[in-house]
Amino acid sequence: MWMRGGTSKGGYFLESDLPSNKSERDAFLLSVMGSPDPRQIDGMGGADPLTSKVAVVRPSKREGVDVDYLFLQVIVDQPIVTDAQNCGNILAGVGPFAIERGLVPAKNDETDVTIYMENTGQTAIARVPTPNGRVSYAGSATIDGVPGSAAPIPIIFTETAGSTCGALLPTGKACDIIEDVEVTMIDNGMPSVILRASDMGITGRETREELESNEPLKKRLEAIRLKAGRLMNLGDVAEKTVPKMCMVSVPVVGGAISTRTFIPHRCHASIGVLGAVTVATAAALDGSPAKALSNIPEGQRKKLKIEHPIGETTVVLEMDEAGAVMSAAILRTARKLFDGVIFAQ
Ligand code: NQM
Repeated sequence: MWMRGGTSKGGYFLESDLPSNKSERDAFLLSVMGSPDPRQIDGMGGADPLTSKVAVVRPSKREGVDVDYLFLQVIVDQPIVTDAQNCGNILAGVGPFAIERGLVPAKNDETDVTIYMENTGQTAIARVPTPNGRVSYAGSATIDGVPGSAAPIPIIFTETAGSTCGALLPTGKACDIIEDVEVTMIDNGMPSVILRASDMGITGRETREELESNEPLKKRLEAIRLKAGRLMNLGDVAEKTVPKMCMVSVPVVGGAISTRTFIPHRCHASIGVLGAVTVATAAALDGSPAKALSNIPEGQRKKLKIEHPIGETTVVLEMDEAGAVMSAAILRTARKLFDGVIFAQ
C-alpha cells in the first residue's frame, strides 16, 4: 500500500510479503523505489528522501502492543537501505495500514493502535478515526506541508530519550564545541545536532532551495556531523542518515523556535516528527544554545510551535517537576493513496 504519512510518503508492506533474507529484501526495495538514481525514474520513489521511505509492519508478539513497525530509508542516489533511523511521519500511516490489513480490529469511532518502533525499541500510540468500524481519511485536521485537510491522527510518544544514542545527551552536556561551533548533541527520538543558524553564516529564514544550493554550508555541516556521530555513540555516520543537523534561530511567527534541518544532506521541506520532538526538548534545556533563542512557556505541559521552512509543527511536551520530558504528543494525518501489486526487477 502506498500512503502519505504526515509530510512524508512511501510504501507500506506486511513483513510476510517481503523476502526474509535482508539483502534480498533490500535489493527488492531499491528496485521498487528506483534507487540508486537521483531521479528514481525506474521506480516509485519521488527523488527526495521524504518520498523514498518504507514501513515494514507485522503483528506484534509483545505484551500490550498491536504491531511492530520497522522503518527503512531507501537512499535516493546510493544503493543503500538503512534502518539506522526511525520516522515519525511514516509512523502516522502505520495505524491505518494495520487496521486496513486486518492486523488490528477497528473499534467504533476511534481505534488506538499501539506500535512498537523496532528501529529504536520504543512504543507509540496512534489514535485512528474509525467511524462505523472503518478507517476514515477525511477530516478537518491540517498540518503544515500538506495541502488541504484530513482526519486527525494524534500520536503519543513516551520514553523516547536516548532512542538510538543510549542517553538524551550522549556526551552528558547540553553544550559542546565542535569545529569552534557550540552544539547540543541530543536524542529524544531522533539523534540530532542542534546549532545556531547564525554560527553557520545563515539567518535561519532561508528557503529549502537556498540552503540546498549553499555548498560551503553543506560542507561545514557534514564536517561537524561526522565528528558528532562518533561523540553520539553512532560510530562512523558517513553512510547513515543520522544525526540530523538542525540550525535554530529566534522564532519569527510567534512560535517557540525557528528551524532549518538537514536530514542530513538534503534540507527538510519542513521538519521530521521525532526531529521536532528532539529540537523542542533541546529548546527547553538549560544551558543549550537553543534555549537562549527560544520562547518557552511556563508550566509542566508545554505547547511548542516549532517553526520550519513552510510553517510550524506543534509538539506538546509533558515535563516532570525536575524539567525532564516525560512524553511528547504531535498531531499528524495520513492518506491511503494506492493499494495493489508492485513490480520489481
Ligand atoms: O523525525 C525525515 C520525515 C523525517 C523523519 C528525516 C521523521 C522524524 O519527515 O520522526 O519523521 O528526518 O529523515 O519523515
